[in-house]
Amino acid sequence: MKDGLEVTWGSGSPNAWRVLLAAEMKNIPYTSKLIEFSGDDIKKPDFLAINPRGKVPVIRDGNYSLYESLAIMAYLERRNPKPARPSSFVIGLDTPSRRVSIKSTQTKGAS
Ligand SMILES: N[C@@H](CCC(=O)N[C@@H](CS)C(=O)NCC(=O)O)C(=O)O
Repeated sequence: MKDGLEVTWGSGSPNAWRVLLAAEMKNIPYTSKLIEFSGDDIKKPDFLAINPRGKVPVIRDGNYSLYESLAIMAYLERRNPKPARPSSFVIGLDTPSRRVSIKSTQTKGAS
Protein backbone atom coordinates (compact mmCIF):
# COMPACT_ATOMS: atom_id res chain seq x y z
CA MET A 1 0.00 0.00 0.00
CA LYS A 2 1.31 3.42 -0.98
CA ASP A 3 1.10 6.33 1.43
CA GLY A 4 -0.30 9.65 0.30
CA LEU A 5 -2.59 10.70 -2.47
CA GLU A 6 -2.25 9.37 -6.01
CA VAL A 7 -4.28 10.93 -8.81
CA THR A 8 -4.79 8.97 -12.02
CA TRP A 9 -5.68 11.20 -14.92
CA GLY A 10 -5.62 11.39 -18.70
CA SER A 11 -4.48 14.14 -21.03
CA GLY A 12 -7.35 16.37 -22.19
CA SER A 13 -9.72 15.24 -19.44
CA PRO A 14 -11.54 18.20 -17.87
CA ASN A 15 -12.92 15.96 -15.12
CA ALA A 16 -9.38 14.99 -14.18
CA TRP A 17 -8.22 18.63 -14.39
CA ARG A 18 -10.89 19.49 -11.85
CA VAL A 19 -9.32 17.08 -9.35
CA LEU A 20 -5.74 18.11 -10.15
CA LEU A 21 -6.67 21.79 -9.75
CA ALA A 22 -8.38 21.10 -6.42
CA ALA A 23 -5.30 19.27 -5.10
CA GLU A 24 -3.04 22.11 -6.27
CA MET A 25 -5.25 24.86 -4.84
CA LYS A 26 -5.45 23.07 -1.52
CA ASN A 27 -1.70 22.40 -1.46
CA ILE A 28 -2.20 18.66 -1.14
CA PRO A 29 0.89 16.74 -2.20
CA TYR A 30 0.09 13.96 -4.64
CA THR A 31 1.63 11.51 -7.02
CA SER A 32 0.52 12.04 -10.58
CA LYS A 33 -0.28 8.95 -12.64
CA LEU A 34 -0.93 9.77 -16.28
CA ILE A 35 -2.64 7.05 -18.31
CA GLU A 36 -2.99 6.86 -22.08
CA PHE A 37 -6.51 6.68 -23.47
CA SER A 38 -5.09 5.12 -26.62
CA GLY A 39 -3.76 2.17 -24.65
CA ASP A 40 -5.76 -0.29 -22.61
CA ASP A 41 -4.77 1.10 -19.20
CA ILE A 42 -8.32 2.00 -18.21
CA LYS A 43 -9.69 -1.37 -19.33
CA LYS A 44 -7.27 -3.45 -17.28
CA PRO A 45 -8.75 -5.46 -14.39
CA ASP A 46 -6.70 -3.65 -11.74
CA PHE A 47 -8.01 -0.29 -12.96
CA LEU A 48 -11.59 -1.56 -13.33
CA ALA A 49 -11.36 -2.86 -9.75
CA ILE A 50 -11.03 0.79 -8.69
CA ASN A 51 -13.45 2.27 -11.21
CA PRO A 52 -15.79 -0.24 -12.88
CA ARG A 53 -16.77 2.52 -15.32
CA GLY A 54 -13.21 2.58 -16.67
CA LYS A 55 -12.83 6.34 -16.56
CA VAL A 56 -10.59 8.96 -15.01
CA PRO A 57 -10.14 10.66 -12.64
CA VAL A 58 -9.48 8.12 -9.94
CA ILE A 59 -7.66 8.62 -6.68
CA ARG A 60 -5.96 6.33 -4.24
CA ASP A 61 -5.20 7.43 -0.74
CA GLY A 62 -3.52 4.61 1.12
CA ASN A 63 -5.90 1.67 0.75
CA TYR A 64 -8.84 3.95 -0.03
CA SER A 65 -9.85 4.64 -3.61
CA LEU A 66 -12.50 6.79 -5.20
CA TYR A 67 -13.80 7.80 -8.61
CA GLU A 68 -16.15 10.53 -9.93
CA SER A 69 -14.56 13.97 -9.94
CA LEU A 70 -17.18 15.70 -7.76
CA ALA A 71 -17.02 12.96 -5.14
CA ILE A 72 -13.22 13.21 -5.17
CA MET A 73 -13.41 16.97 -4.69
CA ALA A 74 -15.76 16.55 -1.75
CA TYR A 75 -13.36 13.98 -0.30
CA LEU A 76 -10.38 16.30 -0.72
CA GLU A 77 -12.32 19.10 0.96
CA ARG A 78 -13.02 16.88 3.97
CA ARG A 79 -9.50 15.46 4.00
CA ASN A 80 -7.86 18.90 3.92
CA PRO A 81 -10.39 21.55 5.00
CA LYS A 82 -7.77 24.28 4.86
CA PRO A 83 -7.26 26.25 2.77
CA ALA A 84 -11.00 26.31 2.15
CA ARG A 85 -11.94 25.98 -1.48
CA PRO A 86 -13.27 29.10 -3.16
CA SER A 87 -17.07 29.02 -2.95
CA SER A 88 -17.33 29.29 -6.72
CA PHE A 89 -14.98 26.37 -7.27
CA VAL A 90 -17.58 23.63 -7.12
CA ILE A 91 -20.84 25.45 -7.53
CA GLY A 92 -23.71 23.65 -5.93
CA LEU A 93 -21.65 20.78 -4.58
CA ASP A 94 -23.11 21.24 -1.11
CA THR A 95 -26.68 22.00 -2.08
CA PRO A 96 -29.20 19.24 -1.34
CA SER A 97 -29.99 18.69 -5.00
CA ARG A 98 -26.34 18.12 -5.83
CA ARG A 99 -25.27 16.49 -2.60
CA VAL A 100 -22.50 14.07 -3.33
CA SER A 101 -22.49 10.77 -1.56
CA ILE A 102 -19.08 9.25 -1.23
CA LYS A 103 -18.90 5.52 -1.72
CA SER A 104 -15.55 3.94 -1.34
CA THR A 105 -14.12 0.95 -3.04
CA GLN A 106 -11.48 -0.96 -1.21
CA THR A 107 -8.41 -1.45 -3.31
CA LYS A 108 -7.47 -5.09 -3.34
CA GLY A 109 -3.81 -5.87 -3.62
CA ALA A 110 -2.80 -2.22 -4.04
CA SER A 111 0.92 -1.75 -3.84
N1 LIG B 1 -18.65 11.74 -14.29
C1 LIG B 1 -17.28 11.34 -14.40
C2 LIG B 1 -16.87 11.41 -15.86
C3 LIG B 1 -15.51 10.76 -16.07
C4 LIG B 1 -15.16 10.74 -17.56
O1 LIG B 1 -16.03 10.79 -18.44
N2 LIG B 1 -13.86 10.66 -17.82
C5 LIG B 1 -13.40 10.62 -19.19
C6 LIG B 1 -12.33 11.71 -19.42
S1 LIG B 1 -12.98 13.33 -19.12
C7 LIG B 1 -12.74 9.28 -19.50
O2 LIG B 1 -12.12 8.68 -18.65
N3 LIG B 1 -12.89 8.82 -20.74
C8 LIG B 1 -12.25 7.61 -21.19
C9 LIG B 1 -13.21 6.62 -21.78
O3 LIG B 1 -14.43 6.81 -21.65
O4 LIG B 1 -12.72 5.64 -22.35
C10 LIG B 1 -16.42 12.28 -13.53
O5 LIG B 1 -16.84 13.43 -13.29
O6 LIG B 1 -15.35 11.85 -13.06
